[in-house]
Amino acid sequence: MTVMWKIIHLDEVNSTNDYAKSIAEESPEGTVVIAKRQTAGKGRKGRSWASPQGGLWMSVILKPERTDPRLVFVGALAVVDTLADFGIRGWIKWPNDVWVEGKKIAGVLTEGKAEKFVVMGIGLNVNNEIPADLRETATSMRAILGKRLEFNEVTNRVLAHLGRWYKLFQEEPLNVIEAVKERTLLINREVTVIHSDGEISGTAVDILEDGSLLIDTGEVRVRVVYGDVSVRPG
Ligand code: BTX
Repeated sequence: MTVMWKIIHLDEVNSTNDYAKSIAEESPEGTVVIAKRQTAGKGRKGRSWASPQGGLWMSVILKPERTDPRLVFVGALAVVDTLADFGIRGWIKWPNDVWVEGKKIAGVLTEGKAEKFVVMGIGLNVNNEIPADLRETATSMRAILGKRLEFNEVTNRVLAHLGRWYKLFQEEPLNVIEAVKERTLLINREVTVIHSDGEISGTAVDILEDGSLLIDTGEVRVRVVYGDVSVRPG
């Protein structure tokens, strides 16, 4: 079923994800919270997400039949396809980031309450300034294209792609895994992944049906369910 989006616009909020979680149980699927600025935007594991004016900071309330960690890919795919609409080649850095020209342009943070709702937070640097301490590692659509973008057009594209990928995901989650594989540069690259039990280095070989990353260390093949990947040069 196609989701109907209903957007709540805020000027400022601590985190659109926290706001969306606070209203999720009584809100219909497809409720979207968008804020001009976040004062405490969050990444994973308590990290902060810089959210000055001009970026797209949004959280979408979804109510899938089953919670599934692979849903995070739906957000990343929507961003990559939006970038493509504006002529920007982006790729998915498993599991939840989108990179352009070697720098991070977007991140996805899914949270939720099992079997009740999922809040999918998407942060995309559109026209915003990148804070000085992130300039080595982060970029924006404006920096890539050298011009300001029509913010509402970007928002509408993200939501259109999100609706499409969410529908495909509900029909068959493997649709999404296949698409992620086509849009990631990790496969066959040398990577180091920091995960909950430690660190592992090797060649990224595949993204498996369950969404995990398969790494070949030279001695064994290891499945990593979730982690932070860095790609080694070469
Ligand atoms: P992550 O934990 O993978 O990435 C967080 C890291 O990314 C930070 O530690 C920092 O190094 C870097 N970073 C911080 N801000 C930015 C930025 N604006 N652009 C590029 N790199 C940055 C990724 O987490 C998931 C982020 C989700 C953000 C959205 S915004 C709407 C929603 N509300 C909310 O609080 N979070 C989500």
